[in-house]
Amino acid sequence: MTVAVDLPTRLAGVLARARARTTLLTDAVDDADLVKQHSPLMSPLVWDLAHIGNQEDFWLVRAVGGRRPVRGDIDDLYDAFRHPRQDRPALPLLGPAQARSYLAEVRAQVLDILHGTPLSRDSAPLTAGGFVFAMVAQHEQQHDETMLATHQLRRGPAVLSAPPPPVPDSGRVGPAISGEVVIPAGEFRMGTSTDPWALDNERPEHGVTVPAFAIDRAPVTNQQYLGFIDDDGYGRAELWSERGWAHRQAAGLTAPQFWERDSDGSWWRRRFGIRTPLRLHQPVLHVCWFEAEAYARWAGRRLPSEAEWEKAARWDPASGRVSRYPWGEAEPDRTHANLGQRHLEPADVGAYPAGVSATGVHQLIGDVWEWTASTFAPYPGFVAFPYDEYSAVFHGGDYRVLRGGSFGTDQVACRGTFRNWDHPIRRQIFAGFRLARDLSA
Ligand code: AVJ
Ligand code: FE
Repeated sequence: MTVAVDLPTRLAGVLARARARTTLLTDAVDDADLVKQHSPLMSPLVWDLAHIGNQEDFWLVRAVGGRRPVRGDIDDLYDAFRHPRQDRPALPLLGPAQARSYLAEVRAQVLDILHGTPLSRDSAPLTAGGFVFAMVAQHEQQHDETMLATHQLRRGPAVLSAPPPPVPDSGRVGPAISGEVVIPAGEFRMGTSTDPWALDNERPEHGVTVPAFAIDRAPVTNQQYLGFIDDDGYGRAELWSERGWAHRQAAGLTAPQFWERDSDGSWWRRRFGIRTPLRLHQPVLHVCWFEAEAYARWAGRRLPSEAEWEKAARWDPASGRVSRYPWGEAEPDRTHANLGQRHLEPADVGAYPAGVSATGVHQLIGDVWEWTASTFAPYPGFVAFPYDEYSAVFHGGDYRVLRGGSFGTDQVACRGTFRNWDHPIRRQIFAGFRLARDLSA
Protein backbone atom coordinates (compact mmCIF):
# COMPACT_ATOMS: atom_id res chain seq x y z
CA MET A 1 0.00 0.00 0.00
CA THR A 2 1.31 3.45 -0.87
CA VAL A 3 0.35 6.32 1.34
CA ALA A 4 0.23 9.68 -0.38
CA VAL A 5 2.22 12.17 1.67
CA ASP A 6 1.98 15.90 1.21
CA LEU A 7 5.00 17.76 -0.16
CA PRO A 8 6.15 19.48 3.06
CA THR A 9 6.07 16.13 4.87
CA ARG A 10 8.03 14.51 2.05
CA LEU A 11 10.62 17.29 2.10
CA ALA A 12 10.91 17.12 5.88
CA GLY A 13 11.53 13.38 5.49
CA VAL A 14 14.22 13.88 2.85
CA LEU A 15 15.92 16.53 5.01
CA ALA A 16 15.72 14.27 8.07
CA ARG A 17 17.25 11.34 6.18
CA ALA A 18 20.18 13.54 5.11
CA ARG A 19 20.68 14.72 8.68
CA ALA A 20 20.59 11.20 10.08
CA ARG A 21 23.37 10.26 7.68
CA THR A 22 25.42 13.38 8.43
CA THR A 23 25.10 12.56 12.13
CA LEU A 24 26.12 8.95 11.59
CA LEU A 25 29.20 9.94 9.60
CA THR A 26 30.34 12.59 12.06
CA ASP A 27 29.43 10.82 15.33
CA ALA A 28 31.38 7.75 14.21
CA VAL A 29 34.71 9.37 15.06
CA ASP A 30 36.01 11.43 17.97
CA ASP A 31 36.60 15.18 17.92
CA ALA A 32 40.31 14.87 17.16
CA ASP A 33 39.46 12.81 14.11
CA LEU A 34 36.76 15.28 13.01
CA VAL A 35 39.13 18.24 12.89
CA LYS A 36 41.99 16.31 11.32
CA GLN A 37 42.74 16.29 7.62
CA HIS A 38 42.84 12.69 6.42
CA SER A 39 43.99 13.55 2.91
CA PRO A 40 45.00 16.82 1.19
CA LEU A 41 42.19 16.02 -1.28
CA MET A 42 39.57 16.22 1.41
CA SER A 43 38.30 18.70 3.98
CA PRO A 44 38.33 17.89 7.67
CA LEU A 45 34.92 16.34 8.38
CA VAL A 46 34.09 19.26 10.66
CA TRP A 47 34.37 21.62 7.65
CA ASP A 48 31.83 19.61 5.65
CA LEU A 49 29.60 19.56 8.71
CA ALA A 50 29.42 23.32 9.21
CA HIS A 51 29.38 23.94 5.42
CA ILE A 52 26.21 21.84 5.23
CA GLY A 53 24.63 24.07 7.89
CA ASN A 54 25.89 27.24 6.23
CA GLN A 55 24.31 26.37 2.85
CA GLU A 56 21.04 25.62 4.60
CA ASP A 57 21.29 28.88 6.55
CA PHE A 58 21.91 30.78 3.30
CA TRP A 59 19.23 29.22 1.06
CA LEU A 60 16.48 28.29 3.47
CA VAL A 61 16.73 30.59 6.50
CA ARG A 62 17.73 33.71 4.56
CA ALA A 63 16.66 33.36 0.89
CA VAL A 64 13.37 31.51 1.47
CA GLY A 65 12.55 32.43 5.07
CA GLY A 66 13.62 36.06 4.72
CA ARG A 67 15.08 35.81 8.21
CA ARG A 68 18.30 37.02 9.73
CA PRO A 69 21.26 34.63 9.29
CA VAL A 70 21.71 32.12 12.10
CA ARG A 71 25.42 32.88 11.63
CA GLY A 72 26.29 35.52 9.04
CA ASP A 73 29.86 35.92 10.28
CA ILE A 74 31.18 32.57 9.04
CA ASP A 75 30.09 32.59 5.39
CA ASP A 76 33.64 33.22 4.19
CA LEU A 77 35.08 30.23 6.07
CA TYR A 78 32.64 27.85 4.44
CA ASP A 79 32.84 29.27 0.93
CA ALA A 80 34.37 26.40 -1.04
CA PHE A 81 35.69 28.79 -3.69
CA ARG A 82 37.64 30.95 -1.25
CA HIS A 83 39.48 28.17 0.49
CA PRO A 84 40.81 25.11 -1.32
CA ARG A 85 40.42 21.84 0.57
CA GLN A 86 44.07 21.58 1.58
CA ASP A 87 43.90 25.00 3.30
CA ARG A 88 40.77 24.32 5.33
CA PRO A 89 42.34 22.76 8.45
CA ALA A 90 44.23 26.01 9.14
CA LEU A 91 41.04 28.13 9.18
CA PRO A 92 39.43 29.24 12.44
CA LEU A 93 36.60 26.76 11.90
CA LEU A 94 33.72 26.09 14.26
CA GLY A 95 34.63 23.24 16.60
CA PRO A 96 32.62 20.01 16.56
CA ALA A 97 30.21 21.08 19.31
CA GLN A 98 29.68 24.53 17.81
CA ALA A 99 29.12 23.05 14.36
CA ARG A 100 26.55 20.60 15.69
CA SER A 101 24.57 23.26 17.49
CA TYR A 102 24.74 25.51 14.39
CA LEU A 103 23.19 22.76 12.27
CA ALA A 104 20.51 22.08 14.88
CA GLU A 105 19.56 25.76 15.17
CA VAL A 106 19.38 26.17 11.39
CA ARG A 107 17.27 23.03 11.01
CA ALA A 108 14.80 24.07 13.69
CA GLN A 109 14.16 27.31 11.82
CA VAL A 110 13.97 25.52 8.47
CA LEU A 111 11.22 23.15 9.60
CA ASP A 112 9.24 26.15 10.74
CA ILE A 113 9.86 27.93 7.41
CA LEU A 114 9.00 24.80 5.39
CA HIS A 115 5.50 24.61 6.78
CA GLY A 116 4.83 28.27 6.00
CA THR A 117 6.14 28.35 2.41
CA PRO A 118 3.93 27.97 -0.69
CA LEU A 119 5.37 25.10 -2.74
CA SER A 120 2.99 24.76 -5.67
CA ARG A 121 4.40 24.26 -9.14
CA ASP A 122 3.46 27.84 -10.06
CA SER A 123 4.96 29.49 -6.96
CA ALA A 124 8.25 31.44 -7.20
CA PRO A 125 10.93 29.48 -9.15
CA LEU A 126 13.07 28.89 -6.07
CA THR A 127 10.30 27.15 -4.15
CA ALA A 128 8.18 25.69 -7.00
CA GLY A 129 7.56 22.03 -6.34
CA GLY A 130 9.77 22.29 -3.24
CA PHE A 131 12.90 22.79 -5.38
CA VAL A 132 15.18 24.68 -3.01
CA PHE A 133 14.42 22.42 -0.03
CA ALA A 134 15.25 19.41 -2.21
CA MET A 135 18.36 21.21 -3.50
CA VAL A 136 19.57 21.69 0.08
CA ALA A 137 18.88 18.02 0.89
CA GLN A 138 20.80 16.99 -2.25
CA HIS A 139 23.65 19.27 -1.21
CA GLU A 140 23.82 17.66 2.24
CA GLN A 141 23.74 14.16 0.73
CA GLN A 142 26.50 15.08 -1.75
CA HIS A 143 28.67 16.19 1.14
CA ASP A 144 27.73 12.99 2.99
CA GLU A 145 29.10 11.03 0.04
CA THR A 146 32.22 13.19 0.15
CA MET A 147 32.54 12.49 3.88
CA LEU A 148 32.13 8.79 3.15
CA ALA A 149 35.11 9.10 0.77
CA THR A 150 37.02 10.78 3.61
CA HIS A 151 36.16 7.80 5.83
CA GLN A 152 37.54 5.48 3.15
CA LEU A 153 40.81 7.47 3.09
CA ARG A 154 41.23 7.61 6.87
CA ARG A 155 43.56 5.09 8.44
CA GLY A 156 42.74 3.17 11.57
CA PRO A 157 40.16 0.63 12.71
CA ALA A 158 36.74 0.42 11.11
CA VAL A 159 34.07 2.71 12.53
CA LEU A 160 31.34 2.22 9.91
CA SER A 161 29.47 -0.99 9.31
CA ALA A 162 26.64 -2.17 7.08
CA PRO A 163 25.24 -5.49 5.91
CA PRO A 164 26.77 -6.98 2.74
CA PRO A 165 25.00 -6.23 -0.55
CA PRO A 166 22.71 -8.83 -2.13
CA VAL A 167 24.24 -11.48 -4.41
CA PRO A 168 22.83 -12.65 -7.74
CA ASP A 169 20.70 -15.76 -7.26
CA SER A 170 22.08 -17.48 -10.36
CA GLY A 171 24.13 -20.11 -8.58
CA ARG A 172 26.38 -20.49 -11.60
CA VAL A 173 30.10 -19.97 -11.76
CA GLY A 174 31.25 -16.67 -13.23
CA PRO A 175 29.52 -13.33 -13.45
CA ALA A 176 25.72 -13.45 -13.51
CA ILE A 177 25.61 -10.74 -16.18
CA SER A 178 27.85 -10.27 -19.20
CA GLY A 179 27.72 -9.18 -22.81
CA GLU A 180 26.29 -6.10 -24.43
CA VAL A 181 23.06 -4.72 -25.81
CA VAL A 182 22.59 -2.84 -29.06
CA ILE A 183 20.87 0.52 -28.88
CA PRO A 184 19.50 1.49 -32.29
CA ALA A 185 20.17 4.87 -33.89
CA GLY A 186 17.68 7.65 -33.36
CA GLU A 187 16.68 10.64 -31.32
CA PHE A 188 15.79 10.51 -27.64
CA ARG A 189 14.90 13.19 -25.15
CA MET A 190 17.88 13.94 -22.91
CA GLY A 191 17.66 15.88 -19.63
CA THR A 192 14.47 17.20 -18.09
CA SER A 193 12.36 20.34 -17.97
CA THR A 194 9.68 18.91 -15.71
CA ASP A 195 11.40 17.06 -12.85
CA PRO A 196 10.80 19.53 -10.00
CA TRP A 197 13.94 18.53 -8.07
CA ALA A 198 16.33 18.35 -11.03
CA LEU A 199 19.34 20.65 -10.70
CA ASP A 200 20.25 23.30 -13.26
CA ASN A 201 22.73 21.18 -15.25
CA GLU A 202 20.08 18.49 -15.96
CA ARG A 203 17.93 21.06 -17.78
CA PRO A 204 16.39 21.66 -20.23
CA GLU A 205 15.06 18.54 -21.91
CA HIS A 206 16.34 18.47 -25.49
CA GLY A 207 16.48 16.08 -28.43
CA VAL A 208 19.75 14.24 -29.07
CA THR A 209 20.36 12.00 -32.05
CA VAL A 210 22.59 9.10 -31.14
CA PRO A 211 24.03 6.76 -33.78
CA ALA A 212 23.57 3.05 -33.10
CA PHE A 213 26.00 1.73 -30.48
CA ALA A 214 26.54 -1.22 -28.18
CA ILE A 215 26.89 -0.91 -24.41
CA ASP A 216 27.77 -3.51 -21.79
CA ARG A 217 25.00 -4.91 -19.64
CA ALA A 218 27.24 -4.56 -16.58
CA PRO A 219 30.07 -2.35 -15.37
CA VAL A 220 33.63 -3.67 -15.76
CA THR A 221 34.34 -6.08 -12.91
CA ASN A 222 37.41 -6.60 -10.74
CA GLN A 223 38.05 -9.86 -12.57
CA GLN A 224 38.00 -8.15 -15.95
CA TYR A 225 40.22 -5.38 -14.61
CA LEU A 226 42.71 -7.96 -13.33
CA GLY A 227 43.01 -9.12 -16.94
CA PHE A 228 44.29 -5.65 -17.82
CA ILE A 229 46.75 -5.64 -14.92
CA ASP A 230 48.00 -9.15 -15.72
CA ASP A 231 48.46 -8.17 -19.37
CA ASP A 232 50.79 -5.36 -18.21
CA GLY A 233 48.15 -2.71 -18.89
CA TYR A 234 49.91 -0.33 -16.48
CA GLY A 235 53.23 -0.84 -18.26
CA ARG A 236 52.22 -0.29 -21.88
CA ALA A 237 52.28 3.36 -22.90
CA GLU A 238 50.47 2.61 -26.16
CA LEU A 239 47.28 1.79 -24.24
CA TRP A 240 47.21 5.21 -22.57
CA SER A 241 46.55 8.67 -23.91
CA GLU A 242 49.51 11.04 -23.67
CA ARG A 243 48.04 12.81 -20.64
CA GLY A 244 46.97 9.52 -19.12
CA TRP A 245 50.42 8.01 -19.43
CA ALA A 246 52.08 11.12 -17.97
CA HIS A 247 49.74 10.87 -15.00
CA ARG A 248 50.22 7.13 -14.66
CA GLN A 249 53.98 7.74 -14.49
CA ALA A 250 53.88 10.74 -12.15
CA ALA A 251 51.41 9.13 -9.73
CA GLY A 252 52.99 5.67 -9.94
CA LEU A 253 49.68 3.96 -10.67
CA THR A 254 49.82 0.16 -10.75
CA ALA A 255 46.32 -0.90 -9.63
CA PRO A 256 43.08 0.72 -8.45
CA GLN A 257 43.36 2.75 -5.27
CA PHE A 258 43.10 0.68 -2.06
CA TRP A 259 44.13 -2.58 -3.77
CA GLU A 260 46.93 -4.54 -2.15
CA ARG A 261 48.75 -7.61 -3.44
CA ASP A 262 50.13 -10.27 -1.12
CA SER A 263 53.41 -12.04 -1.76
CA ASP A 264 51.39 -15.13 -2.81
CA GLY A 265 49.86 -13.04 -5.60
CA SER A 266 46.38 -12.74 -4.06
CA TRP A 267 44.62 -9.39 -4.30
CA TRP A 268 42.99 -7.64 -1.35
CA ARG A 269 41.10 -4.43 -0.94
CA ARG A 270 41.06 -2.01 1.97
CA ARG A 271 37.59 -0.68 2.58
CA PHE A 272 36.56 1.49 5.49
CA GLY A 273 39.26 0.07 7.75
CA ILE A 274 38.79 -3.59 6.80
CA ARG A 275 41.02 -5.66 4.53
CA THR A 276 39.05 -8.14 2.42
CA PRO A 277 39.84 -10.44 -0.50
CA LEU A 278 38.98 -8.81 -3.81
CA ARG A 279 35.50 -9.87 -4.94
CA LEU A 280 35.90 -10.84 -8.56
CA HIS A 281 32.40 -10.08 -9.84
CA GLN A 282 32.05 -6.69 -8.20
CA PRO A 283 32.34 -3.60 -10.40
CA VAL A 284 35.85 -2.17 -10.22
CA LEU A 285 36.00 0.85 -7.91
CA HIS A 286 38.44 3.73 -7.27
CA VAL A 287 39.87 4.07 -10.75
CA CYS A 288 40.46 7.42 -12.41
CA TRP A 289 39.22 8.40 -15.86
CA PHE A 290 42.66 7.82 -17.38
CA GLU A 291 42.69 4.24 -16.09
CA ALA A 292 39.20 3.69 -17.54
CA GLU A 293 40.39 5.12 -20.86
CA ALA A 294 43.44 2.82 -20.95
CA TYR A 295 41.40 -0.23 -19.99
CA ALA A 296 38.92 0.55 -22.77
CA ARG A 297 41.69 0.80 -25.33
CA TRP A 298 43.15 -2.49 -24.10
CA ALA A 299 39.72 -4.11 -24.47
CA GLY A 300 39.25 -2.66 -27.97
CA ARG A 301 36.28 -0.64 -26.74
CA ARG A 302 35.57 2.88 -25.50
CA LEU A 303 33.68 4.72 -22.77
CA PRO A 304 30.10 5.69 -23.59
CA SER A 305 29.28 9.36 -24.07
CA GLU A 306 26.88 10.67 -21.46
CA ALA A 307 24.14 10.84 -24.12
CA GLU A 308 24.68 7.15 -24.83
CA TRP A 309 24.65 6.35 -21.12
CA GLU A 310 21.42 8.28 -20.61
CA LYS A 311 19.74 6.74 -23.65
CA ALA A 312 20.62 3.24 -22.39
CA ALA A 313 19.30 4.19 -18.96
CA ARG A 314 16.08 6.06 -19.73
CA TRP A 315 14.89 5.35 -23.26
CA ASP A 316 12.26 2.70 -23.84
CA PRO A 317 12.50 1.18 -27.32
CA ALA A 318 8.87 0.07 -27.15
CA SER A 319 7.37 3.50 -26.47
CA GLY A 320 10.19 5.83 -27.55
CA ARG A 321 9.71 7.66 -24.24
CA VAL A 322 12.13 8.28 -21.40
CA SER A 323 11.69 7.45 -17.70
CA ARG A 324 13.21 8.90 -14.54
CA TYR A 325 14.96 5.64 -13.68
CA PRO A 326 16.01 2.63 -15.77
CA TRP A 327 13.12 0.60 -14.31
CA GLY A 328 10.50 3.32 -14.74
CA GLU A 329 9.11 5.99 -12.46
CA ALA A 330 9.02 4.20 -9.10
CA GLU A 331 11.25 5.63 -6.38
CA PRO A 332 14.26 3.34 -5.86
CA ASP A 333 13.88 0.73 -3.17
CA ARG A 334 16.36 -1.90 -1.98
CA THR A 335 15.44 -4.22 -4.85
CA HIS A 336 16.23 -1.71 -7.60
CA ALA A 337 19.66 -0.38 -6.76
CA ASN A 338 22.53 -0.22 -4.29
CA LEU A 339 22.19 3.35 -3.01
CA GLY A 340 22.20 5.39 0.17
CA GLN A 341 25.12 3.80 2.02
CA ARG A 342 22.83 0.85 2.78
CA HIS A 343 25.89 -1.25 1.97
CA LEU A 344 29.51 -0.17 2.09
CA GLU A 345 30.55 -1.63 -1.25
CA PRO A 346 29.21 -2.28 -4.75
CA ALA A 347 27.17 -5.44 -5.31
CA ASP A 348 28.24 -8.19 -7.70
CA VAL A 349 27.03 -7.69 -11.25
CA GLY A 350 23.57 -9.15 -11.73
CA ALA A 351 22.47 -8.52 -8.13
CA TYR A 352 19.68 -6.12 -9.11
CA PRO A 353 17.46 -7.74 -11.76
CA ALA A 354 14.59 -5.44 -10.71
CA GLY A 355 16.72 -2.44 -11.67
CA VAL A 356 17.32 -3.42 -15.28
CA SER A 357 16.58 -0.80 -17.96
CA ALA A 358 14.06 -1.18 -20.78
CA THR A 359 17.08 -1.71 -23.04
CA GLY A 360 18.33 -4.61 -20.86
CA VAL A 361 21.21 -2.89 -19.07
CA HIS A 362 21.94 -3.63 -15.39
CA GLN A 363 23.08 -1.53 -12.45
CA LEU A 364 23.09 1.81 -14.22
CA ILE A 365 21.90 3.36 -10.97
CA GLY A 366 23.88 2.72 -7.80
CA ASP A 367 26.96 0.60 -7.02
CA VAL A 368 29.60 2.76 -8.76
CA TRP A 369 29.59 6.14 -10.47
CA GLU A 370 30.37 5.48 -14.12
CA TRP A 371 32.94 7.58 -15.93
CA THR A 372 31.77 8.70 -19.37
CA ALA A 373 33.76 9.99 -22.32
CA SER A 374 32.10 13.41 -22.03
CA THR A 375 33.50 16.62 -20.64
CA PHE A 376 31.16 18.64 -18.43
CA ALA A 377 29.30 21.12 -20.64
CA PRO A 378 25.93 22.90 -20.47
CA TYR A 379 22.95 21.55 -22.37
CA PRO A 380 21.56 23.79 -25.13
CA GLY A 381 19.40 26.39 -23.38
CA PHE A 382 21.10 25.94 -19.98
CA VAL A 383 20.36 28.63 -17.41
CA ALA A 384 22.38 28.71 -14.18
CA PHE A 385 19.95 28.32 -11.27
CA PRO A 386 19.92 29.34 -8.53
CA TYR A 387 23.67 30.01 -8.30
CA ASP A 388 26.60 29.97 -10.73
CA GLU A 389 28.82 28.02 -8.39
CA TYR A 390 26.81 24.80 -8.55
CA SER A 391 27.46 24.06 -12.25
CA ALA A 392 28.23 27.05 -14.45
CA VAL A 393 31.71 27.78 -13.09
CA PHE A 394 32.77 24.21 -13.93
CA HIS A 395 31.67 24.29 -17.55
CA GLY A 396 34.66 24.16 -19.87
CA GLY A 397 37.00 23.04 -17.08
CA ASP A 398 39.03 19.84 -16.98
CA TYR A 399 36.17 17.61 -15.87
CA ARG A 400 34.65 14.35 -17.05
CA VAL A 401 31.02 13.48 -16.45
CA LEU A 402 30.07 10.57 -14.20
CA ARG A 403 26.61 9.04 -14.22
CA GLY A 404 24.40 6.76 -12.19
CA GLY A 405 25.46 7.24 -8.56
CA SER A 406 27.27 4.84 -6.24
CA PHE A 407 26.45 2.80 -3.14
CA GLY A 408 27.29 6.05 -1.31
CA THR A 409 24.78 8.21 -3.19
CA ASP A 410 21.38 8.89 -1.69
CA GLN A 411 18.38 8.48 -3.95
CA VAL A 412 17.44 12.15 -3.60
CA ALA A 413 20.67 12.96 -5.47
CA CYS A 414 20.38 10.20 -8.05
CA ARG A 415 18.20 9.71 -11.14
CA GLY A 416 18.63 9.00 -14.84
CA THR A 417 19.26 12.66 -15.62
CA PHE A 418 21.64 13.39 -12.72
CA ARG A 419 25.12 14.59 -13.72
CA ASN A 420 28.26 14.43 -11.62
CA TRP A 421 31.75 15.46 -12.71
CA ASP A 422 35.33 15.37 -11.54
CA HIS A 423 38.90 15.80 -12.75
CA PRO A 424 40.13 12.86 -14.84
CA ILE A 425 42.88 12.03 -12.28
CA ARG A 426 40.54 11.64 -9.30
CA ARG A 427 39.98 8.22 -7.82
CA GLN A 428 39.00 8.67 -4.20
CA ILE A 429 35.41 9.02 -5.42
CA PHE A 430 33.31 5.86 -5.73
CA ALA A 431 33.84 5.53 -9.46
CA GLY A 432 34.10 2.67 -11.93
CA PHE A 433 33.00 2.46 -15.55
CA ARG A 434 31.31 0.41 -18.24
CA LEU A 435 32.27 0.01 -21.88
CA ALA A 436 30.62 0.72 -25.20
CA ARG A 437 31.55 0.49 -28.86
CA ASP A 438 30.53 1.87 -32.21
CA LEU A 439 28.50 -0.33 -34.50
CA SER A 440 30.21 0.12 -37.82
CA ALA A 441 28.02 -0.51 -40.81
C1 AVJ B 1 28.52 17.86 -8.09
C2 AVJ B 1 29.54 16.33 -6.59
C3 AVJ B 1 30.90 17.65 -8.06
O1 AVJ B 1 30.85 17.71 -4.32
O2 AVJ B 1 32.01 19.09 -5.51
C4 AVJ B 1 28.71 20.23 -3.19
C5 AVJ B 1 28.53 18.92 -5.38
N1 AVJ B 1 28.49 21.40 -4.99
N2 AVJ B 1 28.71 21.52 -2.86
C6 AVJ B 1 30.96 18.50 -5.25
C7 AVJ B 1 28.58 20.15 -4.54
C8 AVJ B 1 28.59 22.24 -3.94
C9 AVJ B 1 29.80 18.74 -6.19
N3 AVJ B 1 29.69 17.65 -7.22
FE1 FE C 1 29.00 22.29 -0.94
